[in-house]
Amino acid sequence: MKQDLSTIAGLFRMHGLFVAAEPYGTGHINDTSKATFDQSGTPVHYIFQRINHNVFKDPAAVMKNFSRVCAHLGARARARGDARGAIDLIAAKTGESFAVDGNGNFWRAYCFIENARTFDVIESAAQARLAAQAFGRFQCELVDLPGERLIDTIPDFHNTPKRIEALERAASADKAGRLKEVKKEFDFIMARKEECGILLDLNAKGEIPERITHNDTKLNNVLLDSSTGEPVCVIDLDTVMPGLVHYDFGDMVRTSTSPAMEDEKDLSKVFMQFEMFEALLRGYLDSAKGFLTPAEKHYLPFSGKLITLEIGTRFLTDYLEGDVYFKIHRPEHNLDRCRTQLKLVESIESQYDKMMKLLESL
Ligand code: ADP
Ligand code: GN1
Ligand code: MG
Repeated sequence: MKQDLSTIAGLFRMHGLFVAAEPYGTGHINDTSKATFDQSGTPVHYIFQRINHNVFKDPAAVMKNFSRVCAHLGARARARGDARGAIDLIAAKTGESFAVDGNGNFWRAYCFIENARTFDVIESAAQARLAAQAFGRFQCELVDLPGERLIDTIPDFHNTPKRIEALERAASADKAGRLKEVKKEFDFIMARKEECGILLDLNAKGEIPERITHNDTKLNNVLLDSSTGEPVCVIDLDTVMPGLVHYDFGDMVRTSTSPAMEDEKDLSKVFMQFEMFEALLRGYLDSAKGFLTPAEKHYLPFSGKLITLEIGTRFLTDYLEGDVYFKIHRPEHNLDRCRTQLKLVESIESQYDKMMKLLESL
């Protein structure tokens, strides 16, 4: 790894001497490393990422969006004297925002944000509120991104009906011979198929606007300050593109309300904690209420259910296809992940009236 990464680092405009690199983080898609450089006697850290070009078919387009968003958010952060508020990309020696190695892999490098960390499981309602504020502010700051429409880095990324069609195709093909094990999960999803197009239909009718959204607002995609817990920076910008605000709020509900890991095997530990939902809603509205329309607000509780069902559908599809998309660490990994999502959907459904009442009261 050390040898490989020092060669990769040589493709970028780095200062100092390469010292070491180690794999970093728990993401399911890209390969991330933290590297140390010795700059005139001071150790300085960087993140290097190999973009997964199986998932992102056009990595140059990803980087075009990525660098526009970083420049815009970076200017905002600098204006408020915040050195950690935005990802600071290092240019490649070609002058571009990415480098391509001899094997056709796409790489990017950025400054490591110090004294900040991510969480895979929510720890408190206060933390949920702060994380939601950060994602709401992220959307708010991108409302006035200048220039042309961002590129769809993965077309139909949050098109839930199409995700369900993909599951149906995977089930018919049954490539990995696993369909017989997952009948219950498959039926659970199919029973909810009709509700999945609601937001897209409203968007098509002009009742809900397209915005710039993050589209992957997992709790572990926001860095929080290691000492104060305050939000520092929203990361993982590959999927920043046009979308509905519900994709972001929904993924917050999916990843920040259950006290269990996304791949927990004991499903009795998986459920939506209402106080976390309340904290997310309050935190998100704190920073996003200035631009949200009444129709957008109305569907926030529904989005939690929709996006949880959608990601559950994607995990099951990948399981049926033989684990070709998400990184796995055990054979049943995608199935375990699917099951937690479906359990969470049930829990959200059982608290839905209360969620709507809370929204109305705010
Ligand atoms: P993935 O798409 O694989 O999830 P991420 O961009 O989320 O990749 O990065 C993986 C992990 O690396 C993050 O969860 C975070 O812990 C860490 N990380 C990413 N960027 C930075 C950064 N600029 N500073 C510090 N840590 C970072
Ligand atoms: C992936 O990259 P990461 O781990 O933050 C995935 C998301 C899923 C998530 C499920 C590009 O996110 O869409 O919701 O896993 N990213 C992509 O944990 O597919
Ligand atoms: Mg990530």
